[in-house]
Amino acid sequence: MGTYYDSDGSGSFNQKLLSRVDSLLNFNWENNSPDPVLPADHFSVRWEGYIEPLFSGYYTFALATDDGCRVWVNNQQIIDAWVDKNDYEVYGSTYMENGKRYPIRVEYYENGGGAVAQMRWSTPKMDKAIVPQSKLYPLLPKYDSGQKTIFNWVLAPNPVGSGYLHLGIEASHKEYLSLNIIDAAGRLVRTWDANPIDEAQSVLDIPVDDLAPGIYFVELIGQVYAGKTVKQFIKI
Ligand SMILES: [Ca+2]
Ligand SMILES: [Ca+2]
Repeated sequence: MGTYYDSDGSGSFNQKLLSRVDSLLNFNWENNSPDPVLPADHFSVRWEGYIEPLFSGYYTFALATDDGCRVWVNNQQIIDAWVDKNDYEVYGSTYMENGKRYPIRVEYYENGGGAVAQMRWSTPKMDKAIVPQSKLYPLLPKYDSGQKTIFNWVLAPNPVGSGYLHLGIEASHKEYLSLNIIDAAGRLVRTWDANPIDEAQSVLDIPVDDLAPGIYFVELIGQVYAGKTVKQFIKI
């Protein structure tokens, strides 16, 4: 999803002028505007969604933008090139695990002249290519509007000794869940972002061998449901 703003030309996000689904980041607007409602110069864009890797590995993102860009994957900034520039590439890397979806945010601004925004990725096993549409997902999954996801979940065994804590989830819709584990002192000890679960039943296994004995809280945050529920478990 791309949100386009009026800008002072140095990266400000002023008035929102347009929201649309951009299924690829592969634009060369030259000296033109992305859309008739936008100026040809002095605009900014924020693209937000999820990205899924092709396989587990370190991915290098190569952003060719005119002018500036910055990129966050899994809520960590990997590229910061918030300056007037031509479309030479800037790079940032992150590890992504097969089967998981990670939140991604790309911010971009155009000052004057040519305007380019292209996002490629590569790994040691894969040549550089435009990130394909099939691996980019909109901010919220498609589902029947107006319906809230209902999910019930259990933690077992509880108390847990070694191995895995099993999280059983029953959801009425496909959901994207984020999970945080917080210790008794309020410290975040594990986080797990935006993983899809299907309708009906899913079981997630959380490794607990590295957790010190004590009381922990599991926060489960559903993005469609847009709510947070908390349960407690004890590591012995
Ligand atoms: Ca420019
Ligand atoms: Ca321009």
